[in-house]
Amino acid sequence: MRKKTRLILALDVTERAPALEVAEQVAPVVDAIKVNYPIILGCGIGIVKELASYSDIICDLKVADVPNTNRLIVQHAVSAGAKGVICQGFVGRDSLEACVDAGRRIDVFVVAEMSHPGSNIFINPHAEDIARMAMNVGAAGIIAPGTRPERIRALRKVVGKALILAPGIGAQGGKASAAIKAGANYVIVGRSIYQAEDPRAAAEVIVREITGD
Ligand code: OMP
Repeated sequence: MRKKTRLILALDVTERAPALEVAEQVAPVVDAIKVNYPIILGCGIGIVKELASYSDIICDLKVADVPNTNRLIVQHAVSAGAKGVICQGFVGRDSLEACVDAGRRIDVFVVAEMSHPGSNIFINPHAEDIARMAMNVGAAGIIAPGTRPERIRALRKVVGKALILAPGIGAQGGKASAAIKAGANYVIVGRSIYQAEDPRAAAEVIVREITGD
């Protein structure tokens, strides 16, 4: 994944034509486009190949199953043309190892801590352990909450030089520059860009905030 603007677009748009329109407008300003269930269920997995002509694609499938099922899911993301895949770590080491094994040719990112308030109950208290496990099995990086920069700072200590991707910017209340300053390599932004009247201009504002220009 290139590292030019440090901005990743979360393209949670469910219809093909508007999704491709936003992708075409915003791609020059972002380092990758992340696709999640809303767009894959709405448009089919073939959308990954279409979008890949604009940008590197991360398949956010939050893979969270037994090892064999995880392997099959990640293999689909690889065949679809993704450069990265997002998996859950709470399912345990064997499940995560299956993801990393199946995703050897791409980057596997592991959700260590989530950005929404509800995640404080079950997953977030185990964030450091999940991040450590992600590093032990050879993941490329983790997902850490852009809504809590102090937690990005704490998780950076656990993952060393591995990548940290931080969602929760804008619509969920996080600030891009604060997340990057706390140690995130990339911020992930969805609604604040694709719901804007001018998505490209909205993305450029975030990039300027990150770079301090
Ligand atoms: P917006 O809230 O619209 O900017 O979108 C955020 C994107 O990041 C969505 O695609 C979420 O699924 C994703 N995300 C989170 O919001 N919080 C997390 O803790 C993890 C993710 C993710 O794994 O990308």
